[in-house]
Order: sequence, then structure tokens, then C-alpha cells
Amino acid sequence: ANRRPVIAGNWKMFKTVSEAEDYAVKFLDEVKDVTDLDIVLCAPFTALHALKNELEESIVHIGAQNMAWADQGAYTGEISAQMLLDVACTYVIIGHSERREMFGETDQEIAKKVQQAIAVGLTPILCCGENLNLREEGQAVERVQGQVSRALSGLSIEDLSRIIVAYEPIWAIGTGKTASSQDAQEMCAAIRATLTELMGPTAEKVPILYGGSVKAENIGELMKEPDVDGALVGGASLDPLSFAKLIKNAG
Ligand code: G2H
Repeated sequence: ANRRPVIAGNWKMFKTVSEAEDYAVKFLDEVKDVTDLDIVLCAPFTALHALKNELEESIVHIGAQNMAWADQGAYTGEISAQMLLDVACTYVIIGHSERREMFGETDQEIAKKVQQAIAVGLTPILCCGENLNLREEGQAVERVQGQVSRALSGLSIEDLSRIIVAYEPIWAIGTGKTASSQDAQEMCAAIRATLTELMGPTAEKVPILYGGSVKAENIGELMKEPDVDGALVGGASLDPLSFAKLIKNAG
């Protein structure tokens, strides 16, 4: 398929402002000649303005890891989509399993966040994935397809064409246990089937990423799969030189 690959780093709750600045300078120097894929760094809110200063209008795109579903108002502790645009974000991770599991995010809230991101022009990276129990019970495909269709309900085909989906099996996150390329392919194909039900042939244009212990050593294998269009990378995105190496191995 001729989809442009996307490699997105997810720093999670790591890096101060000065660490982010230092990273950005080193990282940009390493990846400045990469042309065959889109690179995104999803940083904590407090580091975004520093990334704007270092990376705005560079080939490295800036993303957030969460945002509010509301426009603005009395929502103590929340960050709006407009605020993300203001610090040069163009992407936002929505519904990461850590937010679903530890902060109680529901499919309904996730759907509202996806709608809000699209409404302001941010590209949502919608995360989905099953836990080990569901996988062992043979319920993985059903769970993941359900998460995707509930998160995307109510969107027009035009809106749907602006999303990215990331499949992250919870049992492979930060555990060092990667799903096999075949497991990743099977689920990414199942997700594309759900997207096709929702949006028809335009589903062929949606990038579907794999996430969960992706490293420089396994990205090449994953990228060979026809429905895996890139990766969402946590731990292995924290060091600028090794993340740059992973990106080069993906191209
Ligand atoms: C999954 C992934 C990035 P890691 O959460 O979102 O993290 O690569 O550390 O498994």
C-alpha cells in the first residue's frame, strides 16, 4: 500500500524543559535528512513550548499525549486543543491504554476527544489494544474493533480520513515483549476492516501504527507487514540517538 509511514515517539511522563531542548537539538541533527516517513515527538505538556522553539517548521512534528474534549472553560487541570495548536502541535495521542487503565478514560470520552482534535485540525493518534486476559480468551479482535468503532462513531468520511490508529497490545507495553510481526499484522488488518466498514475504500489511506516495546532491532520486521504503517514508540524514543537509529531502520 502506498501509505506514508509514521514513526511517533511517546515520551510519557519523562523529560524536563532543559532535557527536551537538549534532546531536540541532538535528534534534529540526526534525522534532518530523513524524507521517507513522518516523524512525530509526543511530549509532556510542559515541554511542548520548548519543542516549538527548537522544531517548529522542521521535519519533526510535535504532538501531545492527551487533551480535553471541551473547547475552553471551567475544567481545572485540563489542556485544550487550541492550547496545543498554540504551541505548534499538529498531532495528539488519544486514548492511550495508560489513560484508559489508570485514569479511567472511557470510549465515550475518547470519541469526544477525537472529534475535538479533528475539529481544530490536529491529527489524532487513536490508541486501541487488548489486555492479556482478552487475548488468551480469544476476545482480542472483538475488543479492539469495538474500541475503534466506538471512538470513531459519528465522524464523516472526510473526518475519518484524517486520523491515525495505533494498535498497542497492553501485554506488550513496556514489558520488552513485542507482539510478533504476524500478530501485529493480523490486528492491524482487522482494524482496517473496521475502518472500511465505517468509511469505505478511504480506509486504505489511514496509517495504522503498532506500539509496544518497539526498538531499533525489531522495527524493520514490523514494517514489512502490509497493514503496519509505522510505530508508536515509548521507552525506545527517550534517547535521541537510539530513536534516530530506530527511524533509520524503519525507512
Ligand atoms: C506503548 C509504547 C508507546 P513502549 O505504550 O506508546 O510504549 O514502547 O515503552 O512499550
